[in-house]
Amino acid sequence: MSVGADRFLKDLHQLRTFGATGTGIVRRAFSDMDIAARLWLAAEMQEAGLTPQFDPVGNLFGLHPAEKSLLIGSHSDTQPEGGWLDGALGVLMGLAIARASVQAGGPPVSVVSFQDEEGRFGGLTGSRVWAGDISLSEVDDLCDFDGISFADARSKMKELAGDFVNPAQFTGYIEPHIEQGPVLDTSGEKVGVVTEIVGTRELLVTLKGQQNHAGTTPMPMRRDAFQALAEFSHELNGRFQNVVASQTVWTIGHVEVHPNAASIVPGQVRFSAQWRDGDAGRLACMEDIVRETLADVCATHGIGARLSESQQILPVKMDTGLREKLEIAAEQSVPGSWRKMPSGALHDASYVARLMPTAMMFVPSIGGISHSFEEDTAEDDLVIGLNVLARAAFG
Ligand code: HGY
Ligand code: MN
Ligand code: MN
Ligand code: MN
Repeated sequence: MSVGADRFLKDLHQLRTFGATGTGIVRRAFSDMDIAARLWLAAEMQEAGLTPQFDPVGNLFGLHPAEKSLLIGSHSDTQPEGGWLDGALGVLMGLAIARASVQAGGPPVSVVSFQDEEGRFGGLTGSRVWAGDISLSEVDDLCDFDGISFADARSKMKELAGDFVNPAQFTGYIEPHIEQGPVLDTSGEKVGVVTEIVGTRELLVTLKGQQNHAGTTPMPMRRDAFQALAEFSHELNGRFQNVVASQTVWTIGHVEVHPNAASIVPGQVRFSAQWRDGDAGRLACMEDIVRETLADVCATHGIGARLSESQQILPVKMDTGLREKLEIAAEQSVPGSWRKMPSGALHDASYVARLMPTAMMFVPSIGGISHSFEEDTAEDDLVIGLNVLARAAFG
């Protein structure tokens, strides 16, 4: 069955226009642009012969009329500074294949765009609720960095919200995605078939020192919250060397210095500490090291520390049966130009795997760049990925 590549590419460029700034895509969960994009997707789903359905947390499904269907999708929200393909690619590949399936009467395919994959409220929120990892009342209490609650944010879509979709109607889930790393771009291979998705742990930390005059406060008398963070980060890099492996990564990505003024000794710093690995035991051991290191640095500098509960996402293996379908389709489409590989990025598949057989496939990212306005993939590679997925979906 042939899938309309031209319409797929046209839809990708259309979706890109929602939240397009001068140099990239900004479509934060529940923002006006995010909602506008979801409404456009819902109309596209309708036109493709699917029944669009929003659930209470903003997940958007395009449901095939058949009793059972394969679910293909990803997310359409972006990071605060995102690219045009992260998430969008998987949703529109699913839509293109579902459209072809309806037109040709092929094997039924439904589509999904999950909400808040990119973590305005912690990450993978829409699929996390759908998988039952967090309840609606618990998720409603989550707040973004500006103190806006999930409940307030999702209230913008209350007229659209229907019931939660029953996962039992799906035979499995495949999430196509850009690799977001350098492996395929470097090797020249066209497809990655994902074997497993790493796990992660993330803490939010507030360090409280003493705000003071930057000119009159002698160095030995300071309780400088930023200096404490700098020493924590340095010390942590050293202590981690005893437990990490080559694929382990850790990031202090969000930092707020208060009052963030050149002539004031920082009295408070709020920051995120996140680490990822394929081994759940190593993630737990790293959390102990994070907490010990923080306690030691704070004791040395007379700094107070407040830590959030750590958000934990377990490492997950992809479904063998679905993965092998992707491997066969890749070998038929691009013989020898594909590989099996782990995912260092998190995906909604991390939670959907708790509900049904789940698999993922990657297309290359130019320069391995993502979560950046420079994120891009050659159109030929996008179409190759679409054809491999269609082969896997239609058997
Ligand atoms: O951070 C992640 O891995 C995901 O892309 N949000
Ligand atoms: Mn993504
Ligand atoms: Mn992302
Ligand atoms: Mn040192």
